[in-house]
Amino acid sequence: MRIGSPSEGLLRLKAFSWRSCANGWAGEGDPFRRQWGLFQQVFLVAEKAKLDALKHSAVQVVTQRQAMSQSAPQSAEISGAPFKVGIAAARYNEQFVGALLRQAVDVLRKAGVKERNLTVVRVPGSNELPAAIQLLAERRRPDVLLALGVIIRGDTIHYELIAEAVTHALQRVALDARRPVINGVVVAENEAQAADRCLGKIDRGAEFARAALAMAALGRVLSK
Ligand code: RBF
Repeated sequence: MRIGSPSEGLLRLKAFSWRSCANGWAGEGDPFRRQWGLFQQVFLVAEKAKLDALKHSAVQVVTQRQAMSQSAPQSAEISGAPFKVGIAAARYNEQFVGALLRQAVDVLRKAGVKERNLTVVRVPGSNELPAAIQLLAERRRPDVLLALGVIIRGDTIHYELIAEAVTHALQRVALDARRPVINGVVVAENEAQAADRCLGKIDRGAEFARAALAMAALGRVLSK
């Protein structure tokens, strides 16, 4: 099913056939997410009014303004009641990280994660997150770990070095500890971008918490 083409001026992003998507193929830059065994396709659309034809297709149509938050995986009804969760959150850029932490904890509690099964530790900056996550993984044996931080571009390339090192180190800890680690480190160009992602328009904290629930659930299913 060919659902549109950039030449029609409707879709900003390259459209591709549902069949190729379902087979697991997507061209570079194609926005899609694989979740719950299904492919969810999200297209960024310039003129929403002209998109009636797409309403009944297997395509989620979003406007440009909505695109960033809506291309995130949708929340699923996962009960957090059985899970142990470990969170490490940086203190650097506290006004933003504090908000991420509140949002994430709120989602986890509402999903049923018990207070006694939720461990939160704070570290000076994002650079310290991987070590804290590793300690949490060893000491508490949680189902899932969540690292929260906000790195904002500064005058030097320091922020880039930290962002890259933290990303790699979190993956390493996850694989070494055989525990899923959610990378909840927001990397922003400036404070306005960080504010969008942590204080309002885009609820990254909730998104990270939902990813944590999904990975904890996966761990339980696969360990059976
Ligand atoms: N930590 C963050 O979590 N976010 C930042 O944006 C951030 N920027 C930093 C910029 C500079 C120049 C330095 C020296 C540190 C920064 N840190 C930041 C702190 C860093 O993650 C770490 O705590 C310290 O480098 C100590 O290891």
